[in-house]
Amino acid sequence: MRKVLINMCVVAVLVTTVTVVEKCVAVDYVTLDPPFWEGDVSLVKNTTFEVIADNSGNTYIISSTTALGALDAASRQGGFDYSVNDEWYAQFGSLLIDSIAGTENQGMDGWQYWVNYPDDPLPWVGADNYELENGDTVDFFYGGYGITPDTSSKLIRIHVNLVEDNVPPEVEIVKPSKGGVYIFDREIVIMPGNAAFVLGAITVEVNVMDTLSGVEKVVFYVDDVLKEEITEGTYTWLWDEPVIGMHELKVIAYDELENLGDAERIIWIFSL
Ligand SMILES: [Ca+2]
Repeated sequence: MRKVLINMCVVAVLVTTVTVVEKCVAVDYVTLDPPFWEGDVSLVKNTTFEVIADNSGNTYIISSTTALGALDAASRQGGFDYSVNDEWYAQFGSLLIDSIAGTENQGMDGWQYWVNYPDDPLPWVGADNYELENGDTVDFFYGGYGITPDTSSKLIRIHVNLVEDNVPPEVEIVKPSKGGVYIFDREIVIMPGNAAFVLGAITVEVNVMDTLSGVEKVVFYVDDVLKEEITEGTYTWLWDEPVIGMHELKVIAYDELENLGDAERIIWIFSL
């Protein structure tokens, strides 16, 4: 319906400028129609995300490639929120979606979902248990019994791409920098060459980026001896131990699918 009316506007523009005004009023009206959000999301295979049930505060780990995973990705992309509750989890093994974008289930009206409407039948499992296939379209729609995506008052239409993450994280050792000279953790000067020169303890700082599944952990090694492992927050490690001479600092970052990227720095250090 939406497309038809928009096309009418385009035709009207071509035919006469007088009708443009009338038809474009129709377009304003059309923008109020569902879907209020429609877009593509990329869901990374073999990854999970966490949701917290708003009634109990319990955390659930859900497959990213489920219908709920599509809603989660769409909500971040579209800048709207959603909430789930686990009132019926013990009985049905599923979470219930109780609000999307500020519209809450109320009385007989509630949120339902449908994958590949109208070609496929209405699903009979919870959105957190429905595994999607590449190219699926997921509709979350609001209303009472017998409502469909076509007749609902609010509709979110999500086009799903399933992707693999084979790309390792990018890692950069920011501090100590290439050729940096540090005295008690402060950079004094940058020298030519690749090695860093350190007097006293130093805070190692690392930038890590992973575009698909996200950074799982960052591990710091000196001469292949594990020194620190960080799973969240900022990726820094205070290297504070008696050590003298040339050593190799190595940082390895893993994404959620265990792809790994690394960076190294040769450091001349004198620390007591
Ligand atoms: Ca990755």
